[in-house]
Formats: sequence, structure tokens, C-alpha cells
Amino acid sequence: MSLLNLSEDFLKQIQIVEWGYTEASSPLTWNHFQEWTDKGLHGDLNYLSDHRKDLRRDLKEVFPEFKSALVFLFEYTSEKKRLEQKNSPLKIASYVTGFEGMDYHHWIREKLDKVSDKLSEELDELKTFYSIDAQPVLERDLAYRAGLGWFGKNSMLISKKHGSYFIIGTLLLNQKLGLPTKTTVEPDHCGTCTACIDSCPTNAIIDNKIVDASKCISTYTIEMFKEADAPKGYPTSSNEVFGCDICQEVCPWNNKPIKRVEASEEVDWIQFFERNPKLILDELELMSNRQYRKKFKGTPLERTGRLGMMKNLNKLKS
Ligand code: B12
Ligand code: SF4
Ligand code: SF4
Repeated sequence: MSLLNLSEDFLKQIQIVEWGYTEASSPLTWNHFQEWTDKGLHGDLNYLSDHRKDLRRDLKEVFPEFKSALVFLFEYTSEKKRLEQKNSPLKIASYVTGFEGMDYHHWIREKLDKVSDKLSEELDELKTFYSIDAQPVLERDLAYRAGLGWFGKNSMLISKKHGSYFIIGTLLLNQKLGLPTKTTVEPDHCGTCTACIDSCPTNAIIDNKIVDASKCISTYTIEMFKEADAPKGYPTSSNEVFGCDICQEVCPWNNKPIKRVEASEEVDWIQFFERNPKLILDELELMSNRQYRKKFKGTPLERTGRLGMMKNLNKLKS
């Protein structure tokens, strides 16, 4: 796998395990997205249904000079990545520790900068636009039409070779690269398996490829910053205190082993969670909001704030 002057080694060093190319600016699954928001399945995630919704219809809405896209899969599990506490039953989603403990939006942005710089050495007047999660782009669909995988029943984009433990990071470009484009998409390889649907503790996967965001533990633990009712079934989960990987853990396409993350200079806050939840809660109670933000600055855990994290822990206790 090499791309213009980007060597395979260089891509591997920055955790890119696969890339794809497309010149198609509009999503193939827009109708499914439309139906999903019409049914209110986005719950409180208003950015999916307000004025930003229609921007997802075409990449030219976010980057008018769009001519092509390079879509990269940044994996986060192969070396060390999964946090499973020694003395605490809590679980934190594996992407949290997968990028040296840093917020992946920043981590990937830096790596895409490097990719963009290298491409600029070869391509005159190159302009790029980044899409890493937060932009109004249907990123799974973008990876789908770049030929990188299929939509699993859990709605995850799954690669036959790499499973689904990856973050999608994209460079939209103002020029075509003349690379071959896919004429067919990856077929569905889920077959008769229903492991993800069967194992979701909150029954959030309401149909094939359809997740009700208001029932999903990930929404509750990452996106809700104040006291709120937990989705039914959350207390019976396996103590997902930030994010949720259950429907990926059971997926046969993710059967490669995930190594445990030790507290290290890279991810020093792990120790904080390697304790009894009661002790963690006591410490959070004594902390100020500012101290919480300072402690978790630059990590994904900063997002919930102190109160959001306490809300999660409290609901798990009950
Ligand atoms: C909103 C959002 C969420 C919400 C809603 C999840 C969801 N399923 O939509 C919540 C907070 C719950 C969430 C959780 C997670 N998320 Co999220 N999230 C997003 C975000 C910002 C938008 C997703 C979106 O547009 N949803 C709208 C719905 C309608 O899309 P969808 O569920 O994928 O449905 C599509 C398919 O199912 C398909 N479809 C439906 N029916 C059919 C039928 C056929 C025949 C076909 C072909 C297709 C099809 O069409 C739909 C539209 O494209 C994207 C980033 C981005 N900008 O795209 C990240 C993103 C999807 N999330 C990501 C991750 C990693 C996660 C978590 C694993 C994090 C965690 N560990 O807690 C969980 C996984 C939960 C799950 N099973 O989906 C990654 C997924 C990578 C991958 N391999 O797929 C993304 C792409 C971020 C990134 N840049 O990498 N997320
Ligand atoms: S992330 Fe967890 S709660 Fe959400 S659909 Fe998957 S298993 Fe269910
Ligand atoms: S667990 Fe089974 S049904 Fe769900 S996404 Fe994986 S292969 Fe598909």
C-alpha cells in the first residue's frame, strides 16, 4: 500500500492501516440518514438534525472546491490499547487510550497535516479540508464509497482485514489524483450473525444497521454532561463509564487480541480509574470543575466534565 510519495512505513508509523480514494461527493446512504433523523433516532444530538443536517448531502457544501477525497483508517487497538482496570471493574472505550491517551481529533489532525505536507511536495496548488468526526460529513458513508468496508448490523463500518476498531480521518482535496476509483462497494459480510444486536445491554440496535442514539450508552456517557436518565439496561452493562465497545467486542470481525494499557507517561491518568468506583466518586466530589478539566486536559475524558463523569459513575453504582 503506497500512495504517491507516502511510503507504507510512513503510513504505518502514524497508525494508518488502510486508505481509500473517491471522487463521489454525495453519500450513497443519504435516504437512510434522512429516515433516521425523521424518526428522531438522533435523540438529543441536535447537530444531526438542525441546519447542519443538509450540509451532509454533498461534500461541496463543506468544501466547495471538492474534487476528490483520501479516506484513512486510523486503528487504535493493535499494540496496547484496551484499558481494563486491575482493581476496578470500570470500562473505558478503547479509542480513549488508543492515541497515546490524547483526544483523537487533535492527534489525527496532526498526522493528517503531515500527510498533507507530503502530498503538497508533489501536487501544485493543493488545498485540503479535514474531516475527523466533528464536521457535517457522513464519514462512514464516505469510507464505504471509498471501498473501505461495509455497514455492520451495529452500524459500524467494518473492514474485512481490520475489523471496526478504527477512526476515520479524511482529507478532502481540490484536485483529482487520477487514482482508480471503486465501481462497487464492499458487500455485506455479516451473514446470519446477530451477536451485536443480542449483546447490546440497552437494546439500542433496533434493527439491521440502525442504532437509536438515545438508547446508546455511548451517547449517555460521552454526550450528556449533566444529570439525565440513563437508558434502560445501563446499570446491567459491564460498567461502561465512558463510551461503549460491547457491539464491537462481540463482533467476529474484531477477533484479534487487544492488549491492556498500563499507566505510563503517555497515558498517566489511567491510574485514576484503576480503583474502586466509590473512591473515584469520592475524589470527584471533592474536586472542582476546573480541577477536573485540568486533570483530563487534552484527553477525551475532558469532554464530560466532572459532573458528567459523576453522573455516569452514580448510575452504575445503583
Ligand atoms: C453521531 C455519532 C455517534 C452517535 C450515533 C451513532 C450512530 N450509529 O449514528 C453515538 C454517540 C451513539 C456514537 C457512538 C459511537 N461512535 Co460515533 N459518530 C457519530 C458521528 C458524529 C455521526 C454519525 C452519523 O451521522 N449518524 C447517523 C446515522 C444514521 O448513521 P449510521 O448509524 O452510521 O447509519 C448509516 C448506516 O447504518 C447506513 N444504513 C442504514 N440502513 C442501511 C441499509 C443498507 C442496505 C445500507 C447499505 C446502509 C444502511 O446508512 C446510514 C447513514 O449513513 C460520526 C462521525 C461523522 N461525522 O460521521 C461518528 C462515528 C460514526 N463514530 C465512531 C465511533 C468510533 C463510535 C463508537 C464506537 C464510540 C464508542 N466506543 O463509544 C460508538 C459506536 C456506537 C454504534 N454502534 O454506532 C466512528 C465509527 C468508525 C467506524 N468503524 O464505523 C465515527 C465514524 C467517527 C470517526 N471519524 O471515526 N456516535
Ligand atoms: S455502543 Fe453499546 S449501547 Fe451503543 S449500540 Fe453498541 S452495544 Fe449498544
Ligand atoms: S457482530 Fe455480527 S452482525 Fe454485528 S456487525 Fe459483527 S458480524 Fe455483523
